[in-house]
Amino acid sequence: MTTRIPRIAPSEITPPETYFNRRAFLSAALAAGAGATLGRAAAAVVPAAAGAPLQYRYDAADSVGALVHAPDQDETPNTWEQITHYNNFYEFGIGKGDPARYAGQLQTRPWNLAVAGEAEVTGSFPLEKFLNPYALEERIYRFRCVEAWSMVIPWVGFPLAALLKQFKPTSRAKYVTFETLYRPSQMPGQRVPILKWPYLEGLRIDEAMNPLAFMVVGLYGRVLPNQNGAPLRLIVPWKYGFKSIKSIVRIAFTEQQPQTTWSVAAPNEYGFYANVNPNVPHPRWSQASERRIGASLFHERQATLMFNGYAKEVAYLYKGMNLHTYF
Ligand SMILES: Nc1nc2c(c(=O)[nH]1)N[C@H]1C(S)=C(S)[C@@H](COP(=O)(O)O)O[C@H]1N2
Ligand SMILES: [Mo]
Repeated sequence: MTTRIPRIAPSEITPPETYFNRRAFLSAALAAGAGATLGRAAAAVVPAAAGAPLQYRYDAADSVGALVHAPDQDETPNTWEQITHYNNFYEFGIGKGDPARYAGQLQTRPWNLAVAGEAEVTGSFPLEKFLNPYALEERIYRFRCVEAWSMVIPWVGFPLAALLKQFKPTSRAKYVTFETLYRPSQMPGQRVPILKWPYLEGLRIDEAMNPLAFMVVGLYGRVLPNQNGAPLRLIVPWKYGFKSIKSIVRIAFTEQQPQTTWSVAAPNEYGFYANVNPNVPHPRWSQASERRIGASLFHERQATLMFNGYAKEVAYLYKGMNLHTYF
């Protein structure tokens, strides 16, 4: 597949030291080699300080695989400032600025990941165990919140499928569920019953295995800031943003469709599937268009795309389903 050249190179709009080639491999792969750098590699991959640069090397061969998300590359990524100061992370409050203000207190090291349910590998493991095998890659994805705003974000991470395969899910694993940390001492929003804590999300297993589903550990080539879901968060770019659960501590494989936080909170407003669909309005507002964060006042709202523009990659998952019902 060919790689299209972006109209505006992200390097022109972000400081060069914070930007790297969209195909850059980060040095998670380092962990496989050089004993002397092992400690540093682990530190680079497991977030130490928000904003600290991740180590990486350029991959001149552009050999990540067949995945090239051409549509994204014509869009200008939002700035670091926008992506890290306009957030939804109710564990730190409901204001868009609350996560940036209050998430600094969250301890993201050490961090354990529990694996449970229909899989051969279950238990509780230090996060490093799962992060170090991966060569990290950058994915510039559109991000569409159910509230009808959007951004374009250069995430750093690895495919969710690669992580899940390590756990060897059994044939009974039809769904995968994710759980956010519950730690009210460091997550002040959890002291208030805004939502049922801990935050839960889930995917059908074939959705989870789609190559676009991404596990994120970084942003703009840097360690993921707490307000964006450090140290590990999900990104499902064809679904509304609330599916992209942050600060994950548990993954479980189930036979039954799991309960998810927003569909429990308001079942008529937020479904399990939550695929971006401009033709199905939210009960209280249209989903036909969106406001791109940072767009000038004179820039009109832009049309929302079916599956957020990723129909070619994901529409097969929903063949035969009534997309009006399966909001
Ligand atoms: N644990 C947790 N994950 C969460 C949320 C949350 O409140 N808690 N908000 C969701 C919503 S509604 C959105 S739009 C995205 C926002 O991600 P961002 O702040 O990195 O842009 O995170 C999602 N993941
Ligand atoms: Mo959202």
